[in-house]
Amino acid sequence: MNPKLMLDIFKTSLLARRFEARVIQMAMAGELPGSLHAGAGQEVCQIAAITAMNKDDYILYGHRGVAYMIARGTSLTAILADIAGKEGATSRGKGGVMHVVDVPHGILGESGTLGGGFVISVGVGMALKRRYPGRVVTYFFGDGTSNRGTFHESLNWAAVQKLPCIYFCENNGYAVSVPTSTSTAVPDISARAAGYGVPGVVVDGNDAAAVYEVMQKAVERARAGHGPTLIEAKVTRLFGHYIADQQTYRPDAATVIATKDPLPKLQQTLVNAGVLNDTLLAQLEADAQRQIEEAVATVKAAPLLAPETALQDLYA
Ligand SMILES: Cc1ncc(C[n+]2csc(CCOP(=O)(O)OP(=O)(O)O)c2C)c(N)n1
Ligand SMILES: [Mg+2]
Repeated sequence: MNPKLMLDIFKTSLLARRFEARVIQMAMAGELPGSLHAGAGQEVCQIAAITAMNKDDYILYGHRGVAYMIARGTSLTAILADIAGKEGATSRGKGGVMHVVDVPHGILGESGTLGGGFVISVGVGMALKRRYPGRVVTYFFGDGTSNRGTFHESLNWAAVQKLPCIYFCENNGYAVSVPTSTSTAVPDISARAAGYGVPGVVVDGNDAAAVYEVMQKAVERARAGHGPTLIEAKVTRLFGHYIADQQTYRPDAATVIATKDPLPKLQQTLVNAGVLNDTLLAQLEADAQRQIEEAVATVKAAPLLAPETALQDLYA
């Protein structure tokens, strides 16, 4: 993989990691009404996958973290304003981090009812096939979410219709506190692809280059009109399900953080490739801090949503 592209993935991952840490700090200090499901450990995978897509392609994201939005170009201020319930957010501060819709950046939302996104993304795929052939849509979802009925019915339809849909499963081994092995009959989610006649691929989600490569193939296939691919990235959820999760069900939590974090691994790969050194790293860290603190200051100064806006943007 092109080292310049790898460096871009690292840079965005670093920004996402530091930004998320700041959001968690603010939420724990009671400075934010909202919170998030930490994406730490999964950013490299999410960003590598998005890097293999074009700017005019679409995504529906999973609930884990903020890296998807950062990779697509949503501003830190807009993301934070959504979490803070303030003006200046993509969803007018009404949806928190789980309902970011940012159409100019190709983000078509998530689904608070996990798995709702499968059928929405297939609807998007139908529209793209008719109106914008050559563009693709990716739905990012977790291993637990793959057990929803919507996964199966939508994948069948996407396969029959050869829709430009990519199913991207981030298998982190847990749904909240439930290990995948006790909720899911197959060890590899990707094996389910066979039931729908589409390619199913397992990839090491901690390996940016490998993720980029499988995603590139899936995107090419979808663009060419050959239909969906089910990608399963084995990833590591470094922290708990949500920010205050004590993880009593996971005694090895500290070891996981110390040994399974893909970010230092990617950093070392880049150092070995000669495209990253201490000076550049310090510069990237400082640049991330500056962007984050600018966003924090802007959002702190922004007004809370006016109460009378509560009944706007509703459908009945
Ligand atoms: C239909 C539905 N069921 C349950 C929930 C509550 N819930 C939120 S996140 C989550 C775990 C999902 O696990 P997974 O899909 O593996 O994603 P991960 O959290 O591991 O990233 C659950 C059960 C929900 N939001 N929607
Ligand atoms: Mg999971």
